[in-house]
Amino acid sequence: MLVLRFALLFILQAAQVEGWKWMAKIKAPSFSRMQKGSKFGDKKLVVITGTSSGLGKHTTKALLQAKDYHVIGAVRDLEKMKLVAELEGFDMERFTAMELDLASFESVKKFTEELEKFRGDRPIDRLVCNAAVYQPTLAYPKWTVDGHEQQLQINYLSHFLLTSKVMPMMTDSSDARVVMIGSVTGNDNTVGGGGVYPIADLKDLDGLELGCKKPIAMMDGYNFNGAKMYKDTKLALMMTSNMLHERFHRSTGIAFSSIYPGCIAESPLFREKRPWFRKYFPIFMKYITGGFVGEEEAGTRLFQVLHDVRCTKSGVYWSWNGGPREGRGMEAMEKGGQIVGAGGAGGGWESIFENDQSDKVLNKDLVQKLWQSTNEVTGAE
Ligand code: NDP
Ligand code: PMR
Repeated sequence: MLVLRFALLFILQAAQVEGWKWMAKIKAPSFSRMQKGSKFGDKKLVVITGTSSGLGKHTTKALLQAKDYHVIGAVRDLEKMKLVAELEGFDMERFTAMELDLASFESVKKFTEELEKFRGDRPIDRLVCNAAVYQPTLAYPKWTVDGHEQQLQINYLSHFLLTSKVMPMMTDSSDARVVMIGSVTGNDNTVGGGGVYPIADLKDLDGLELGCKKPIAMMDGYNFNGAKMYKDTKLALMMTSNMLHERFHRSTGIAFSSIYPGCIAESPLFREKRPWFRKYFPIFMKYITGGFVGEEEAGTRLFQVLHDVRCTKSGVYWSWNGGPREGRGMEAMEKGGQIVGAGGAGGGWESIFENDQSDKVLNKDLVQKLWQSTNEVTGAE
């Protein structure tokens, strides 16, 4: 196995696969890096953005219970994280919080420098681009210090930059995985994505090609729409996952995937929605669409993608069939002998499946444009 890995790395290095510049410097894994005698013992290093609430918090809990991992929680508010870790009883021997404000490229750069020091000679084994904000009610965009619309930079641009900087730290891992948190709302081949307006659509990426800086908010260059912006960022993350798979999977061995964890309707993501929406949305999702999933179960799902050996497969959009409502939710339908559900609760470990991606997610021409423009906007290399 090891010999094969060395041989593969050697061949691919010689082939000089097109990609970020650091690709040219990929080394075969050194023996010192594979030793287990570091401060992390035999734990795998997992970086997750946004571990102070919702999906990120519950995934961290599952990872800490499994005892195989050291989790680095990349958070914007260290004080909040400290409090949450205390309340949730995180094992601080295996959890480290580090500051990362995704609304600032400078912060992404500082975080990765700190991460480089922190990991020492150990590879990063998992990177999860989880943090996000949802601002559907704004009449006007809010801007980051770098002059980008906030959802765009926090959800997408900064995760792109972060991935470009963390991936070189992953190439020595024998089981490296990068996971983008996508959504049904960014994937318009379903009722939840294609039937609820506004629909995710990057059009020709005219806005991003122009730099997507104030006053241009949207990647498609059209007028600002907060709900669409969020969905567009999920679409862009899923496209990026596919692009990373195409460009880097064979040369680095890293598995790239995106997921739809189900509708976590009670999570703080909906903090900017009106109180009546927050009250009735979970009920609607539970009893009408069947797409509801609790925060804890959603955390178990993401944990599965990080832990289950089946999820070493790259280029996949993972989803789960709901259990009790399987076949009864609005979105449930027979597909090739498999029930494709709305991602609702109760399906368990075995209900994971490789979901279909929409034509927009799979659009090969557009993804090239997305790749090029995002590199230019973020300065990733
Ligand atoms: P939460 O709001 O609970 O979690 C989002 C996390 O992102 C929080 O920890 C938040 O930090 C962090 N965050 C926000 N802004 C920044 C920033 N500038 N820098 C660093 N971190 C930041 O929502 P969910 O757990 O529901 O969402 C997690 C992921 O799941 C998101 O990617 C979301 O798009 C996706 N998703 C959610 C669905 C749902 O139904 N909820 C459905 C499909 C996908 P803080 O704790 O400080 O607020
Ligand atoms: Mg949606 C089976 C259908 C389905 C699924 C799986 C979701 C998921 N939603 C479905 C259907 C519907 N939704 C229908 C029929 C409606 C009424 C028109 C509806 C409405 C709705 C609203 C107003 N749904 C929403 C909102 C939000 O504000 C949420 C959103 O779009 O956030 C971006 C949302 C969601 N619905 C989902 C999921 C997963 C969300 C959260 C979105 C996400 O984080 O991606």
